[in-house]
Amino acid sequence: MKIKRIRVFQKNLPIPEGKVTVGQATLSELDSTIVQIISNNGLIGWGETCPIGPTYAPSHALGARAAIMEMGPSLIGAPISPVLLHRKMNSLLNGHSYAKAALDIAAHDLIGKRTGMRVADLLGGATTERVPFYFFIGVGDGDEVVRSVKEAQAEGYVRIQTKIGGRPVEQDIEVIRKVGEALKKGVRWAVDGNRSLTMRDAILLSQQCSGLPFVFEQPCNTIEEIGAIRPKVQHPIYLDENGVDLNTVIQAIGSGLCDGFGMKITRIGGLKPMATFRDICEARSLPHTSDDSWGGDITGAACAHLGATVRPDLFEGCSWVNKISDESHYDPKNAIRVTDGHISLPTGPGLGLEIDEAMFGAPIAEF
Ligand code: 0XW
Ligand code: MG
Repeated sequence: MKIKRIRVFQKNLPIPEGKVTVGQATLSELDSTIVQIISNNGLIGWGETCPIGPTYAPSHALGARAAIMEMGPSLIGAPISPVLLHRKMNSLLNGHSYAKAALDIAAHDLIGKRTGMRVADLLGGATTERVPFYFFIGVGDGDEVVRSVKEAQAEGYVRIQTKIGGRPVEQDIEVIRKVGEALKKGVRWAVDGNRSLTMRDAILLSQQCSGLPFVFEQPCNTIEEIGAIRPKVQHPIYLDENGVDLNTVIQAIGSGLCDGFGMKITRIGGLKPMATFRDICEARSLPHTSDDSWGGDITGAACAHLGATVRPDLFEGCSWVNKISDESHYDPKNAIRVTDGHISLPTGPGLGLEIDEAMFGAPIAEF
Protein backbone atom coordinates (compact mmCIF):
# COMPACT_ATOMS: atom_id res chain seq x y z
CA MET A 1 0.00 0.00 0.00
CA LYS A 2 1.39 3.40 -0.99
CA ILE A 3 0.55 7.05 -0.39
CA LYS A 4 -1.45 8.45 -3.30
CA ARG A 5 -2.56 11.78 -1.84
CA ILE A 6 -2.10 13.83 1.29
CA ARG A 7 -4.49 16.55 2.37
CA VAL A 8 -3.92 18.93 5.27
CA PHE A 9 -6.72 20.59 7.26
CA GLN A 10 -6.79 23.12 10.08
CA LYS A 11 -9.32 23.14 12.89
CA ASN A 12 -9.74 25.44 15.89
CA LEU A 13 -10.69 23.63 19.06
CA PRO A 14 -12.41 25.58 21.83
CA ILE A 15 -11.69 24.71 25.45
CA PRO A 16 -14.97 23.58 27.06
CA GLU A 17 -14.06 25.12 30.44
CA GLY A 18 -13.29 28.45 28.71
CA LYS A 19 -9.56 28.57 29.42
CA VAL A 20 -6.71 26.58 30.90
CA THR A 21 -3.33 27.53 32.39
CA VAL A 22 -0.46 25.16 31.66
CA GLY A 23 3.09 26.28 32.46
CA GLN A 24 3.51 29.84 31.23
CA ALA A 25 0.49 29.87 28.96
CA THR A 26 -3.19 30.56 29.49
CA LEU A 27 -5.11 29.34 26.47
CA SER A 28 -8.70 29.67 25.36
CA GLU A 29 -8.54 27.93 21.98
CA LEU A 30 -6.20 25.43 20.31
CA ASP A 31 -5.08 25.19 16.70
CA SER A 32 -5.08 21.61 15.42
CA THR A 33 -3.57 20.26 12.21
CA ILE A 34 -5.28 17.28 10.65
CA VAL A 35 -3.78 15.08 7.98
CA GLN A 36 -5.65 12.80 5.61
CA ILE A 37 -3.69 10.18 3.67
CA ILE A 38 -5.37 8.49 0.72
CA SER A 39 -3.77 5.21 -0.32
CA ASN A 40 -3.35 3.82 -3.83
CA ASN A 41 -6.12 1.31 -3.04
CA GLY A 42 -8.56 4.07 -2.15
CA LEU A 43 -8.51 3.83 1.66
CA ILE A 44 -8.42 6.89 3.90
CA GLY A 45 -6.37 7.34 7.06
CA TRP A 46 -6.43 10.24 9.53
CA GLY A 47 -3.76 11.80 11.74
CA GLU A 48 -3.58 14.88 13.95
CA THR A 49 -1.09 17.05 15.82
CA CYS A 50 -2.07 19.89 18.13
CA PRO A 51 0.58 21.69 20.23
CA ILE A 52 -0.65 23.49 23.40
CA GLY A 53 0.24 26.93 22.13
CA PRO A 54 3.79 27.92 21.17
CA THR A 55 5.48 27.95 24.62
CA TYR A 56 4.65 24.60 26.21
CA ALA A 57 7.19 22.79 24.03
CA PRO A 58 9.40 23.59 21.04
CA SER A 59 6.42 23.01 18.75
CA HIS A 60 3.71 25.23 17.33
CA ALA A 61 0.78 24.90 14.95
CA LEU A 62 2.34 26.78 12.05
CA GLY A 63 5.53 24.77 12.51
CA ALA A 64 3.59 21.51 12.23
CA ARG A 65 2.02 22.63 8.97
CA ALA A 66 5.28 23.95 7.54
CA ALA A 67 7.00 20.64 8.31
CA ILE A 68 4.21 18.61 6.71
CA MET A 69 4.36 20.85 3.64
CA GLU A 70 8.13 20.42 3.46
CA MET A 71 7.78 16.61 3.36
CA GLY A 72 4.40 16.25 1.66
CA PRO A 73 5.26 16.36 -2.05
CA SER A 74 8.09 13.82 -1.65
CA LEU A 75 5.91 11.41 0.33
CA ILE A 76 3.65 10.69 -2.62
CA GLY A 77 4.36 7.06 -3.61
CA ALA A 78 5.98 6.26 -0.23
CA PRO A 79 5.09 2.90 1.33
CA ILE A 80 2.49 2.96 4.09
CA SER A 81 4.54 0.94 6.54
CA PRO A 82 5.55 2.52 9.86
CA VAL A 83 9.28 1.65 9.61
CA LEU A 84 9.66 2.69 5.99
CA LEU A 85 7.53 5.80 6.37
CA HIS A 86 9.64 7.05 9.30
CA ARG A 87 12.85 6.41 7.35
CA LYS A 88 11.45 8.30 4.40
CA MET A 89 10.29 11.23 6.57
CA ASN A 90 13.69 11.35 8.29
CA SER A 91 15.39 11.49 4.91
CA LEU A 92 13.32 14.56 4.04
CA LEU A 93 13.38 16.53 7.29
CA ASN A 94 15.52 16.51 10.41
CA GLY A 95 13.56 16.54 13.67
CA HIS A 96 10.02 17.95 13.88
CA SER A 97 8.74 14.70 15.35
CA TYR A 98 5.44 16.29 16.35
CA ALA A 99 4.63 16.95 12.68
CA LYS A 100 5.79 13.51 11.52
CA ALA A 101 3.50 12.02 14.18
CA ALA A 102 0.37 13.13 12.31
CA LEU A 103 1.48 11.16 9.24
CA ASP A 104 2.48 8.19 11.40
CA ILE A 105 -0.97 8.11 13.03
CA ALA A 106 -2.69 8.31 9.63
CA ALA A 107 -0.51 5.42 8.38
CA HIS A 108 -1.54 3.25 11.36
CA ASP A 109 -5.20 4.11 10.73
CA LEU A 110 -4.78 3.02 7.10
CA ILE A 111 -2.99 -0.24 7.94
CA GLY A 112 -5.76 -1.05 10.39
CA LYS A 113 -8.42 -0.37 7.79
CA ARG A 114 -6.58 -2.46 5.22
CA THR A 115 -6.16 -5.44 7.55
CA GLY A 116 -9.43 -5.08 9.45
CA MET A 117 -7.46 -4.69 12.68
CA ARG A 118 -7.74 -2.05 15.37
CA VAL A 119 -4.68 0.11 15.95
CA ALA A 120 -4.39 -1.35 19.49
CA ASP A 121 -4.09 -4.83 17.97
CA LEU A 122 -1.54 -3.63 15.40
CA LEU A 123 0.49 -2.23 18.29
CA GLY A 124 0.64 -5.52 20.17
CA GLY A 125 -2.84 -6.20 21.53
CA ALA A 126 -5.34 -4.51 23.80
CA THR A 127 -5.27 -5.56 27.45
CA THR A 128 -8.51 -3.70 28.18
CA GLU A 129 -11.56 -2.25 26.47
CA ARG A 130 -11.90 0.41 29.19
CA VAL A 131 -8.87 2.65 29.05
CA PRO A 132 -8.24 4.75 32.18
CA PHE A 133 -8.06 8.48 31.65
CA TYR A 134 -6.46 10.87 34.12
CA PHE A 135 -8.00 14.24 34.85
CA PHE A 136 -5.75 17.29 34.82
CA ILE A 137 -6.40 20.50 36.71
CA GLY A 138 -4.75 23.74 35.58
CA VAL A 139 -2.95 26.12 37.94
CA GLY A 140 -5.52 27.63 40.29
CA ASP A 141 -6.14 28.68 43.88
CA GLY A 142 -6.67 26.10 46.63
CA ASP A 143 -10.47 26.13 46.75
CA GLU A 144 -10.82 25.98 42.98
CA VAL A 145 -8.37 23.10 42.65
CA VAL A 146 -9.89 21.15 45.55
CA ARG A 147 -13.35 21.58 44.04
CA SER A 148 -12.10 20.10 40.75
CA VAL A 149 -10.32 17.26 42.59
CA LYS A 150 -13.54 16.35 44.41
CA GLU A 151 -15.57 16.49 41.20
CA ALA A 152 -13.05 14.32 39.36
CA GLN A 153 -13.03 11.74 42.17
CA ALA A 154 -16.82 11.67 42.24
CA GLU A 155 -16.85 11.09 38.48
CA GLY A 156 -14.69 7.98 38.81
CA TYR A 157 -11.24 9.18 37.76
CA VAL A 158 -8.54 6.92 39.17
CA ARG A 159 -5.75 9.44 38.68
CA ILE A 160 -5.55 13.21 38.79
CA GLN A 161 -2.84 15.64 37.85
CA THR A 162 -2.64 19.08 39.44
CA LYS A 163 -0.57 21.77 37.75
CA ILE A 164 1.64 24.17 39.65
CA GLY A 165 4.12 26.95 38.91
CA GLY A 166 4.31 30.55 37.73
CA ARG A 167 3.74 31.97 41.24
CA PRO A 168 5.45 31.96 44.67
CA VAL A 169 6.20 28.40 45.73
CA GLU A 170 4.49 28.97 49.11
CA GLN A 171 1.21 29.25 47.21
CA ASP A 172 1.84 25.98 45.39
CA ILE A 173 2.71 24.26 48.68
CA GLU A 174 -0.55 25.50 50.21
CA VAL A 175 -2.60 24.22 47.26
CA ILE A 176 -0.83 20.84 47.32
CA ARG A 177 -1.51 20.40 51.05
CA LYS A 178 -5.19 21.14 50.50
CA VAL A 179 -5.33 18.63 47.65
CA GLY A 180 -3.62 16.09 49.93
CA GLU A 181 -6.48 16.48 52.42
CA ALA A 182 -9.13 16.04 49.70
CA LEU A 183 -7.51 13.05 47.98
CA LYS A 184 -9.48 9.82 48.26
CA LYS A 185 -7.70 6.58 49.09
CA GLY A 186 -6.70 4.70 45.96
CA VAL A 187 -6.66 7.74 43.67
CA ARG A 188 -3.19 8.33 42.18
CA TRP A 189 -1.85 11.86 41.97
CA ALA A 190 0.74 13.74 39.93
CA VAL A 191 1.91 17.28 40.64
CA ASP A 192 3.05 18.75 37.33
CA GLY A 193 5.43 21.72 37.29
CA ASN A 194 5.46 21.90 33.48
CA ARG A 195 9.17 22.94 33.64
CA SER A 196 8.44 26.09 35.61
CA LEU A 197 10.09 25.65 39.04
CA THR A 198 13.57 26.71 40.01
CA MET A 199 15.67 23.95 41.55
CA ARG A 200 15.40 25.73 44.90
CA ASP A 201 11.60 25.79 44.78
CA ALA A 202 11.30 22.20 43.59
CA ILE A 203 13.46 20.97 46.52
CA LEU A 204 11.58 23.15 49.02
CA LEU A 205 8.20 22.02 47.76
CA SER A 206 9.08 18.34 47.86
CA GLN A 207 10.60 18.58 51.35
CA GLN A 208 7.67 20.55 52.76
CA CYS A 209 5.13 18.11 51.28
CA SER A 210 7.14 15.01 52.09
CA GLY A 211 4.29 12.89 53.46
CA LEU A 212 1.99 13.46 50.50
CA PRO A 213 1.65 10.65 47.96
CA PHE A 214 2.26 12.37 44.63
CA VAL A 215 4.70 11.88 41.80
CA PHE A 216 6.54 15.05 40.84
CA GLU A 217 6.18 15.58 37.09
CA GLN A 218 8.64 17.72 35.13
CA PRO A 219 9.38 20.14 38.01
CA CYS A 220 12.24 22.01 36.28
CA ASN A 221 13.15 23.08 32.79
CA THR A 222 16.12 20.89 31.88
CA ILE A 223 17.35 17.34 32.33
CA GLU A 224 20.43 18.75 34.09
CA GLU A 225 18.31 20.57 36.68
CA ILE A 226 16.27 17.43 37.27
CA GLY A 227 19.47 15.43 37.72
CA ALA A 228 20.75 18.00 40.23
CA ILE A 229 17.62 18.04 42.41
CA ARG A 230 16.99 14.29 42.20
CA PRO A 231 18.94 13.31 45.35
CA LYS A 232 17.29 16.10 47.36
CA VAL A 233 13.63 15.56 46.53
CA GLN A 234 11.40 13.16 48.43
CA HIS A 235 9.04 12.26 45.61
CA PRO A 236 9.29 10.00 42.56
CA ILE A 237 10.20 12.09 39.51
CA TYR A 238 8.48 11.74 36.14
CA LEU A 239 9.79 13.35 32.98
CA ASP A 240 7.33 14.82 30.54
CA GLU A 241 8.54 17.73 28.37
CA ASN A 242 12.19 16.58 28.55
CA GLY A 243 11.34 13.18 27.02
CA VAL A 244 11.81 14.52 23.51
CA ASP A 245 12.96 11.36 21.75
CA LEU A 246 13.90 7.72 22.27
CA ASN A 247 17.56 8.59 22.71
CA THR A 248 16.78 10.89 25.64
CA VAL A 249 14.44 8.30 27.12
CA ILE A 250 17.14 5.62 26.97
CA GLN A 251 19.69 7.96 28.54
CA ALA A 252 17.30 9.07 31.29
CA ILE A 253 16.37 5.49 32.15
CA GLY A 254 19.95 4.27 31.91
CA SER A 255 21.18 6.91 34.33
CA GLY A 256 18.29 6.45 36.77
CA LEU A 257 17.16 10.04 36.28
CA CYS A 258 13.46 9.36 36.65
CA ASP A 259 10.89 6.92 37.98
CA GLY A 260 8.37 7.23 35.17
CA PHE A 261 7.15 9.38 32.30
CA GLY A 262 4.32 11.46 31.06
CA MET A 263 4.75 10.73 27.37
CA LYS A 264 3.08 12.36 24.43
CA ILE A 265 2.51 10.45 21.20
CA THR A 266 3.12 13.42 18.93
CA ARG A 267 6.21 14.66 20.81
CA ILE A 268 7.98 11.33 20.40
CA GLY A 269 7.01 11.13 16.72
CA GLY A 270 3.88 8.98 16.56
CA LEU A 271 2.60 5.52 17.41
CA LYS A 272 5.63 3.61 16.15
CA PRO A 273 8.21 5.32 18.41
CA MET A 274 5.60 5.39 21.19
CA ALA A 275 5.28 1.59 21.03
CA THR A 276 9.08 1.31 21.27
CA PHE A 277 9.01 3.69 24.26
CA ARG A 278 6.33 1.52 25.90
CA ASP A 279 8.51 -1.58 25.47
CA ILE A 280 11.62 0.14 26.87
CA CYS A 281 9.61 1.23 29.92
CA GLU A 282 8.23 -2.27 30.39
CA ALA A 283 11.77 -3.70 30.33
CA ARG A 284 12.58 -1.50 33.34
CA SER A 285 9.12 -1.67 34.98
CA LEU A 286 8.67 2.07 34.64
CA PRO A 287 5.16 3.54 34.73
CA HIS A 288 4.06 5.98 32.06
CA THR A 289 1.08 7.68 30.48
CA SER A 290 -0.20 7.67 26.90
CA ASP A 291 -0.80 11.39 26.45
CA ASP A 292 -0.87 14.08 23.97
CA SER A 293 -0.54 17.81 24.17
CA TRP A 294 -4.03 18.57 22.86
CA GLY A 295 -6.29 17.63 19.96
CA GLY A 296 -9.64 16.14 19.03
CA ASP A 297 -11.01 12.63 18.46
CA ILE A 298 -8.07 11.50 16.29
CA THR A 299 -5.55 12.34 19.02
CA GLY A 300 -7.83 10.84 21.66
CA ALA A 301 -8.24 7.60 19.69
CA ALA A 302 -4.46 7.33 19.20
CA CYS A 303 -3.88 7.81 22.98
CA ALA A 304 -6.55 5.23 23.82
CA HIS A 305 -5.32 2.57 21.36
CA LEU A 306 -1.72 2.82 22.54
CA GLY A 307 -2.84 3.13 26.17
CA ALA A 308 -4.84 -0.09 25.89
CA THR A 309 -1.63 -1.99 25.08
CA VAL A 310 0.40 -0.79 28.10
CA ARG A 311 0.99 -3.35 30.87
CA PRO A 312 -1.87 -2.41 33.21
CA ASP A 313 0.21 -2.10 36.38
CA LEU A 314 2.52 0.35 34.61
CA PHE A 315 -0.19 2.40 32.99
CA GLU A 316 -0.76 5.91 34.34
CA GLY A 317 -3.63 6.65 31.98
CA CYS A 318 -4.41 8.69 28.89
CA SER A 319 -4.83 12.44 28.72
CA TRP A 320 -4.88 15.13 26.11
CA VAL A 321 -7.88 17.32 26.90
CA ASN A 322 -10.31 16.67 29.74
CA LYS A 323 -13.37 16.95 27.55
CA ILE A 324 -13.83 17.58 23.85
CA SER A 325 -16.62 20.12 23.46
CA ASP A 326 -19.69 18.54 21.88
CA GLU A 327 -19.56 20.57 18.68
CA SER A 328 -15.90 19.64 18.12
CA HIS A 329 -16.26 15.87 17.74
CA TYR A 330 -14.95 14.74 14.35
CA ASP A 331 -17.14 11.63 14.43
CA PRO A 332 -20.18 12.16 16.65
CA LYS A 333 -21.11 8.46 16.38
CA ASN A 334 -17.79 6.97 17.51
CA ALA A 335 -16.63 10.07 19.42
CA ILE A 336 -13.96 9.60 22.08
CA ARG A 337 -15.73 10.37 25.35
CA VAL A 338 -14.69 9.85 28.94
CA THR A 339 -17.26 8.06 31.11
CA ASP A 340 -16.56 7.20 34.76
CA GLY A 341 -12.93 8.19 34.19
CA HIS A 342 -12.46 5.75 31.31
CA ILE A 343 -12.60 5.70 27.50
CA SER A 344 -14.28 2.82 25.69
CA LEU A 345 -11.76 1.61 23.15
CA PRO A 346 -13.25 2.16 19.67
CA THR A 347 -14.28 -1.10 18.06
CA GLY A 348 -13.89 -0.39 14.32
CA PRO A 349 -10.75 -1.05 12.25
CA GLY A 350 -7.85 1.39 12.40
CA LEU A 351 -8.50 4.18 14.88
CA GLY A 352 -12.19 3.23 14.78
CA LEU A 353 -13.39 6.64 13.59
CA GLU A 354 -15.56 7.46 10.60
CA ILE A 355 -14.75 11.07 9.96
CA ASP A 356 -16.82 13.41 7.85
CA GLU A 357 -14.21 15.65 6.27
CA ALA A 358 -16.77 18.42 5.79
CA MET A 359 -16.14 19.01 9.49
CA PHE A 360 -12.78 20.60 8.62
CA GLY A 361 -13.72 22.82 5.67
CA ALA A 362 -11.50 22.99 2.58
CA PRO A 363 -7.98 21.56 2.86
CA ILE A 364 -5.28 24.18 3.34
CA ALA A 365 -2.79 22.10 1.34
CA GLU A 366 -2.95 19.09 -0.93
CA PHE A 367 -0.21 16.95 -2.52
C1 0XW B 1 -2.14 16.76 31.10
N1 0XW B 1 -1.59 17.04 29.81
C2 0XW B 1 -1.33 15.81 29.06
C3 0XW B 1 -2.63 17.84 29.08
C4 0XW B 1 -2.01 19.07 28.64
O1 0XW B 1 -1.62 18.86 27.35
C5 0XW B 1 -0.77 19.24 29.51
C6 0XW B 1 -0.37 17.87 29.80
C7 0XW B 1 0.82 17.69 30.71
O2 0XW B 1 0.97 16.67 31.40
O3 0XW B 1 1.70 18.54 30.74
MG1 MG C 1 3.03 17.05 32.10
